[in-house]
Amino acid sequence: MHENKRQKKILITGITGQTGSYLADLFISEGCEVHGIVRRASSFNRSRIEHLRANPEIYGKKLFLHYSDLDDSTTIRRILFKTEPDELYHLAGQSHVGLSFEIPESTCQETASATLAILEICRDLKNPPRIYHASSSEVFGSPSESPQKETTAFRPATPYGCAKAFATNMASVYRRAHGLFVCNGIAYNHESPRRGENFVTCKIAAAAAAHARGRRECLELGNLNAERDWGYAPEFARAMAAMLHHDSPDDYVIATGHSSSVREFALAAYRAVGIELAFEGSGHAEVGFEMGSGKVFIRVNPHFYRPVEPTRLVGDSSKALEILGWRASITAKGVAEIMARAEMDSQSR
Ligand code: G4F
Repeated sequence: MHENKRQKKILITGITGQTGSYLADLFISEGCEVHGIVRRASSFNRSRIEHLRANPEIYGKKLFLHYSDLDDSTTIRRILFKTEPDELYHLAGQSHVGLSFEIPESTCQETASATLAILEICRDLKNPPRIYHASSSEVFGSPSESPQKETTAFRPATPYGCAKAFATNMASVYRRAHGLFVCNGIAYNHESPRRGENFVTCKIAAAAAAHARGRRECLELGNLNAERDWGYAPEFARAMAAMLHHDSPDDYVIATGHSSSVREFALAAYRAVGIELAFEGSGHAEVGFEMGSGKVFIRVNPHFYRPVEPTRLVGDSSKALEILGWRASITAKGVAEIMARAEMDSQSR
């Protein structure tokens, strides 16, 4: 006799964020029941999942939202006991590295203590879910080797990196000591048109599109020499799911393996909207201008410099390729093009 297969239940903290929203898209498309934890705020910040919320076939049928804050472990406990998810993707938290120097305590509470609280709650569940913990390349800080892999020592250089290192170590401890199925995804920067406007890639893409449409004011940026391993968030979401769908839990670096500077990202984004940039000057006096017209589009503003900057973060994802069959196909140049063109489209609406 044909038995009705129970829909897999997914719970996502941070569902309204960039990568949480891509995970929601992925699991809804696979027919899963998706639950998301959202903050009760006076203004709605649901734009990234609005296409799901606005669909009556999805919202309330396949997608359910629950109110809680990361410091409200009683409510998180209640949600976990009520929803009994098969998989939990824990992505929520203050994710801006620069801001973590301004608000280190709340960054640590949201990123470190809240992750520990979630692990503790899961330990009490009769059937704990498989857990994805969103770790970060920031745990490597000033790394002792490049590219970094799962065995590279943690040497965080920022409050955010310290908090992520704590949470990552805790997740490993709960895996070993309590047998929880927990995976740390040590993710490098992952970007998309859904990226928040505080992040450098979004700032650059938005300004490139605006300059192509005739805006005059300069884009102000911090350290143009900073290098990052930038990948494409929807691809990274697939790596996260692959970790929880593997037979056994483990930690994985999720990265493209290519490093680019902020300057190179800007060159690619502007080129994608038809502007050939060149840079001249150095340090705080460096500017980016349009070749031909000489119009200055980018200036350095020391306000955006960070007290400490990880030097060269680039990841080696060969373990993810070997075990999960995952590899990134889009690197910084492709991401810059996708983001700048998406900004052109959205600014023309
Ligand atoms: O875009 P960012 O702010 O990203 P950051 O600090 O690397 O952090 C992101 O990636 C991490 C790794 O995956 C995550 F853990 C974290 O949650 C977040 O998603 O800055 C990238 C680089 C930095 O070196 C920064 O100094 O760009 C440099 N930068 C230069 N000018 C700027 C600016 N960053 C920002 N946000 N704004 C600027 O004007």
